[in-house]
Amino acid sequence: MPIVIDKVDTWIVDIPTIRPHVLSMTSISRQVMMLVFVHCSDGVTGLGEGTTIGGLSYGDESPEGMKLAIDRYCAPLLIGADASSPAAAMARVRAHVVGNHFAKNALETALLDAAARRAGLPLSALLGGRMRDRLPVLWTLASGDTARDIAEAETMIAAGRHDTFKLKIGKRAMARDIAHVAAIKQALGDRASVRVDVNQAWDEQTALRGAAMLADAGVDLIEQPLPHADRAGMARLTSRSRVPIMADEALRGPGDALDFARFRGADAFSIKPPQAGGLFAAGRIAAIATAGHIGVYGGTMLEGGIGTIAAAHLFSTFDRLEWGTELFGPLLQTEDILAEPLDYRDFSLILPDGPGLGVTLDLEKASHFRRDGPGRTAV
Ligand code: MUC
Ligand code: MG
Repeated sequence: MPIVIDKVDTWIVDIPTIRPHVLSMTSISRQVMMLVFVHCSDGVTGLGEGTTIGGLSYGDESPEGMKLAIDRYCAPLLIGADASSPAAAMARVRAHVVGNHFAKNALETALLDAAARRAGLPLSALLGGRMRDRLPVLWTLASGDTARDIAEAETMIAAGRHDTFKLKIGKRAMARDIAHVAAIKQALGDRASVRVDVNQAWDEQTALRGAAMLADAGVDLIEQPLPHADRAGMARLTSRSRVPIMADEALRGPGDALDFARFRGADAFSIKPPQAGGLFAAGRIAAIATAGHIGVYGGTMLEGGIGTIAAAHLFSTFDRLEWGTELFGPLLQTEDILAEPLDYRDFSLILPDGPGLGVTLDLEKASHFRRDGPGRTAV
């Protein structure tokens, strides 16, 4: 008897962050995660996550919108479908649902988690096999306050947790932002790599001046300085900047990656499965990066444990990961909804060995933080 998909459930879970996280376009003090459960007829359940930054502030999907897209449009396409082929199940979804990359990534993750659990293999084995068992993980300094950021970085270095830091800039005037970055780099010196993420806040002229000043300050990488649609600007900036330029928000799938590779629109790609439209699509972006001699970096949408470990399984299979990863999302949250938190040590995230994602959801805890859970009202 074929194993089929019986039921798809979605939850919205709200978890506060350990401090405000300030980006150019928004500031967050909680993370909203959409969890998806794909229940199969053999009793196996797969898990996926869809998380954004500041609701609709960062991109064009929200956790609440993902829940609606899955409940109303995707789940009916999946009920009764063969659970043993996540690729065929997702092709069915893609044939009827345009866009909605984050929702599709969450569903694909759950389908792959179930398939890998059933096979008794870690998800990474289903994705081709691991090239590494641990991933370097940076930390983002984004409190908005220079002294607090320096103190936070010192604590992280001393604890052996992170020695690479990404600074969120673009909210304030460029000169003020760069003074903040330079002060942090000067305090940390050669003990840390310092990078910046402008989250699309600059125009080309500002970016040209900013890149020169950031080079003088000793910054190693500049992420998405220009609006995502300004590809020509990114290409010109990449050819002129002394600091490597990375594309993030501009990469909404393999097609974007191909354009960027053709016109050398970036020196590095931040690869994010939800932005790409799924784990397989993200893997294709990595393949294009490799073919185009573009550096590879494992990005995050500040997901909790499920989305983070799903991305980690994929990134572990990449043959190159020059720029490391930023898979620190669960560490930004005050509570962990996994039964066993992810294993962060020696500046790295250690991949679990168990089947599927290799993590277990603490159902009681997740229910407690569930927005529409028992005894709760919608926020
Ligand atoms: C982004 O734009 O990279 C990733 C790390 C972080 O602090 O914010 C995110 C989003
Ligand atoms: Mg970014």
